[in-house]
Amino acid sequence: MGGLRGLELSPDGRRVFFTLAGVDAIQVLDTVTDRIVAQIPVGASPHYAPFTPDGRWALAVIQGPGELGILDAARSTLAGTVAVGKTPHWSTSSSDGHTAYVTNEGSNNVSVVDLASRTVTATIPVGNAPRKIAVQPVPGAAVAAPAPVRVAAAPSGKSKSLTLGGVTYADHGTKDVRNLSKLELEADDYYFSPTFLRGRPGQKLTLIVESEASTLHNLSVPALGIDKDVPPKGKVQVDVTFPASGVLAFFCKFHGALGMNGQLRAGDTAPSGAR
Ligand SMILES: [Cu+2]
Repeated sequence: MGGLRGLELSPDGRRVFFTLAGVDAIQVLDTVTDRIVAQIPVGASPHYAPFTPDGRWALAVIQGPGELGILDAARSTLAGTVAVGKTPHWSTSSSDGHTAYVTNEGSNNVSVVDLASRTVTATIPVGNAPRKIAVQPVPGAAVAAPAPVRVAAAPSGKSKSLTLGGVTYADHGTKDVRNLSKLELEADDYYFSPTFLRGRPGQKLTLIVESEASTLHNLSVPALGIDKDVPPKGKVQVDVTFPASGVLAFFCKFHGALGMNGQLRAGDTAPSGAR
């Protein structure tokens, strides 16, 4: 038997998922009987398979093919794989269990994976051979709120970034839309262009959100109940209403932390923190 590599106890304490050097399967140990009850074949050189906080999935980094293996923890099966970077080393997930973060030691980046759609939503360059990663817990935050993620370096952005009220905006300019009923809004890695829309108080505007990117983006305006995914190279239409006064925030729910944020500004409202 090869050496033990990574070991993780399920949140309910009933299973241990572990890996062995030279064995291309995740080993499943029943903690009551102390027996190996399953082996889940996952491809060459799995390193580590931590559980999501709800225990539903285990996220195996598979170093050979450069994949994240999504394991159904209850069934002890491989539910799917997502191609990530080279020689992934470690994975962790957000406290809501929706997003996985994988450090790719061989390609010097972190892959951000949306677990529902099983797609990579961002690849963040982080310098030399990243290994461990952690999600920073938010003290007192609601369970559903995604925690901010700290990585070693910010993504390189060609745009200038602007911070208002603690939110960072990859600034691709302001557009006066007071005389428009329709506007094309570009969604790309990782910004909206234009970033700031100036409209009349209460004005209705149809946004045609268009993406040239190969990553999944999203437009969310919580105050208007809008949460719409923008598929890679896709286009979606969203109707928004400007606030009576002040500013309203919009953002990509996958990439807000990377500056993919914008504002609807009523009238002559000066740039400020959005509510
Ligand atoms: Cu995005």
